[in-house]
Amino acid sequence: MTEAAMWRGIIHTYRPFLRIAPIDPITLYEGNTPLLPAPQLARALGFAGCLYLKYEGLNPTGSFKDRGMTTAITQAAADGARAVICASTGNTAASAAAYAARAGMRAIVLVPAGRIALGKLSAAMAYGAAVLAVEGNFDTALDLVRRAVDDYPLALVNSLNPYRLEGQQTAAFEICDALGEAPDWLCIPVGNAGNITAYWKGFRAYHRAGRIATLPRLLGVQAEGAAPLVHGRPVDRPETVATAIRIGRPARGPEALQAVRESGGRFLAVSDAEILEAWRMIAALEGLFVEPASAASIAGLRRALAEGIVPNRPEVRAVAVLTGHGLKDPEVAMQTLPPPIAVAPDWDALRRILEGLLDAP
Ligand code: AN7
Repeated sequence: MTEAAMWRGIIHTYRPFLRIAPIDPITLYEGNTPLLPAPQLARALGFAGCLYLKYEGLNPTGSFKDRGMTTAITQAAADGARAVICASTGNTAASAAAYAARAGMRAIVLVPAGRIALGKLSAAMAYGAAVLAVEGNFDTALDLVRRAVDDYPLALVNSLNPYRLEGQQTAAFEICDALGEAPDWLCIPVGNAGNITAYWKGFRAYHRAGRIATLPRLLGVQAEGAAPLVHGRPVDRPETVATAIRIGRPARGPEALQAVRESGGRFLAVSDAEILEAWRMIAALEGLFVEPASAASIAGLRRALAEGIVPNRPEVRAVAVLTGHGLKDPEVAMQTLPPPIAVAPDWDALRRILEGLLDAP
């Protein structure tokens, strides 16, 4: 690979668009994730348009959070921070821990006790973060973190930190660079609402710069049991199988509502059953293994097509953001699949099974 072609992360690539201190980036070479056409999934959804999947699970720690963490930790380093803190449903914790390790900083992460996927918890611990399990949900943990940064010299790296959004908007840049245009619709799971806010910021920046002629409509998708932005009020006890988006008081809620309104888009809620069905389809039809929260984008698109929100026409281009890797949280969703087929350790037993499998339609 030539020097010019070598990917060195989102700050290196998009620096002119990012308001961030001009120091050497703290980076794991995040970003540059695939935008994959998904024709089989589109067909199964009955969608006549073009569907693309932005596979953010291929970032260094397995989620989109790395885009915002390279910028937040780089800025924290420029500001002389020695320690960072965040509340998290898991992915932010893992990402903060990894980038803090790279920067030689201490990371303190507050997570809801017992409600964080093992792939996230184990990663945060391995990267050397102090992991604090709070008896409460994400919203309670974030309240505590806000209090902590008032009293101690800690850099807050939740998406309340504006440098998080600076980095996360680069996913919108990449989508436009790949398509040569903005899509008509962007379907995205929403928890604390930082990511959808960042995407809108990114699309608008590219539009202002003349890189794209039109702006997309945003489809923000929440889980039914944790849908404050759909129902227009906070949810005290958020509940969903998609633990990543089990959030009742999104910190960036007002901006997200405004972004969706400005774009002419919509917020939708989908059930856990719809999320798990979409999760299975994404894997079985396109070969992409994602965590349950990520599948909300496809469950939401399906709902939006059924309700006529997204027009079902051949010229419509839709991008669904797959925010996190399936290896983060294989356990919960696997309970909805049939168990492996037991086979006795001899050839006859295997032969009978193979014949059954190969005869099946
Ligand atoms: C896989 O890690 O909030 O609406 O603390 O992990 O920007 O919050 C994670 C959120 C979607 C929602 N998909 O993004 C956290 C956290 C996955 C996620 C979201 C999250 P935001």
